[in-house]
Amino acid sequence: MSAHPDTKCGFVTILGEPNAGKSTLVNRMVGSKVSIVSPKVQTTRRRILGITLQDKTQVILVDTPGIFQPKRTLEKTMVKNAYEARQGADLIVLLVDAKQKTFEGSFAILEKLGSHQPILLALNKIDLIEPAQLLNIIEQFRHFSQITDVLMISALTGDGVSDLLDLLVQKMPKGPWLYPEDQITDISLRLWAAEITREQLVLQLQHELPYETYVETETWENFANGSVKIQQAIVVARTAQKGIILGKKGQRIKEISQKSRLEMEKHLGHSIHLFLFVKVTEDWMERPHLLREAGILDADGY
Ligand SMILES: Nc1nc2c(ncn2[C@@H]2O[C@H](COP(=O)(O)OP(=O)(O)OP(=O)(O)O)[C@@H](O)[C@H]2O)c(=O)[nH]1
Ligand SMILES: [Mg+2]
Repeated sequence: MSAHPDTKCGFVTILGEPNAGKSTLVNRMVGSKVSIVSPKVQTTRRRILGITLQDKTQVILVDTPGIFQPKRTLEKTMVKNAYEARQGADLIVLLVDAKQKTFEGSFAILEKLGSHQPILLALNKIDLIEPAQLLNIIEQFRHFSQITDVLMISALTGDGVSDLLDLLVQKMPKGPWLYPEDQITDISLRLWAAEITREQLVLQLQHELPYETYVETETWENFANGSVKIQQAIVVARTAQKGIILGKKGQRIKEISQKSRLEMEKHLGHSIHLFLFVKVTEDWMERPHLLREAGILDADGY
C-alpha cells in the first residue's frame, strides 16, 4: 500500500478451458501455492487471487474455474465465476493447452468475450510439443483481432513465464498498490486449508465423486508452540459416498488426511494436527445457499 508516484497496480484475469494450467501458472508467478492443481478437469471452483510484486508493480492475478459448457447448478456457478472475473480486469490472459487436438473450446471463449477487451494469448504446455507445431496453432487464432500478443510458455517448467510476467508488468496501469506488499492471496488460511484437503479428494477419488464433495474448515486452533489443530468436514452429497471416502478400515480417509497434513505443513512451516470427518448433505451441489457455504458462491455473487 504505497502512494509513491512510480507505483503501478492492476488485475490480470486468467481464463481458459478446464485443465489448461491456469492455477499452475498463477502459483508459479506468485512463487507459492495459492491455488490447488490436479490432472483432472474442474479443479478450481471459485475466483482466487494470486498477488505478486515486481519491483514497483503489483500484479494481481485472478485464477478462475475452467470454462466449458455447464449443465448442473454447480458447473453453471463455476463458469459464471470465471466470466464474472473479467469485470475490473486491466488485462485478460487466455491460457490454452497447446497439446490439445482441437482449440474449439478456446475459440468459443474468445467469441463469448467479444472484441471490446484486448486479450493476451498464452500457449501453455510447450514442454509437451514440437516447436514446429506452434506456428500452426498460432495461425488458427489469427482471426481473433482482439488478441494483441501471443506468448509461448510452460507453467510447469517455468519456460517463458518471466517474459509473460514482464509483459504483464509493462501493461499494468499507474496507481497505488491495493494489497500490502507481503500479501500473496485473498483467501483466508481456513479456506486455503480446505482447498488443500479438496486437492487430495480430487487426486485420490475416482469418477464423479470429487465433484460431489467440498471441504469446510470447522475449527482452527493455534498453540503457543506454533503447532495448529485443524478440524475439517468433508461434505458429500449422498450417504453411499461416505463409505467410499472412509475406505476399508478407514484407510482412505487416513491417506487423505496424511497427505493433506504434509502439504499444509510444507507450505505453512509448522506442525499441523488435522482431524477429518465426513458429513452428508443431500445434493448440496444443486442448492445455491450451500454453494455459498462451500465457498463457491460469494455472498456478493461470486
Ligand atoms: N506438461 C505440462 N503440464 C502442465 C503445464 N501446466 C500445467 N500442467 C498440468 O496440467 C494439469 C492441470 O493444471 P491446473 O493448473 O490444475 O489447470 P487449471 O487450468 O487450473 O484447471 P481447472 O482448475 O480445472 O480449470 C496439472 O496436471 C498440471 O501439472 C505445463 O506447462 N506443462
Ligand atoms: Mg485451476
